[in-house]
Amino acid sequence: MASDFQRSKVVLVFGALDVTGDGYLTEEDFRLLAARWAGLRGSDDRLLSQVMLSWWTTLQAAAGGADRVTLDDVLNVVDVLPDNIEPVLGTANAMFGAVDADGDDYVSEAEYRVMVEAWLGREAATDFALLDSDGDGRLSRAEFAALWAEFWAGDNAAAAGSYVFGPVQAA
Ligand SMILES: [Ca+2]
Ligand SMILES: [Ca+2]
Repeated sequence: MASDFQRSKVVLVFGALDVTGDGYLTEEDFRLLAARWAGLRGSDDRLLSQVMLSWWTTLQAAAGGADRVTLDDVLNVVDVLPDNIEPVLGTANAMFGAVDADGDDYVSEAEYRVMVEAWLGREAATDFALLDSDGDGRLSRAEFAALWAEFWAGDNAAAAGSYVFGPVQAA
């Protein structure tokens, strides 16, 4: 079962994705998310759209095919991600390409902020220096993928990847 800390992390994203604020995620929420990504400069629209909607399909399956998904449904999916990390890494890779606007194969702090806003629909108080594990002022693909995998599949409050969307409030 997902821990309280994992729940706290997911609550943060869930609330941002639930644009209508009814406490459920729907296909429309994921279409809106895909649309936010589609506006980005480095973006391969079709790829990201597919990635985001494939998460909707996964979540909907976890919800027994319902047309709306609860926080607990999301946590049930989070629970099995450590054994199925490939889609998580694939998502990280697609996002990386979308936000790397200058195409240097690194994500700068400014590019990173674009990623956070595409997910949350707002800014967040992220600590880029904390996320940049080797301290070179930018995120490599490997750094980015490791952070993303930790956020979704990990359960370590001391890991930088737990804070990809900024501070986590206790649930
Ligand atoms: Ca870049
Ligand atoms: Ca770095």
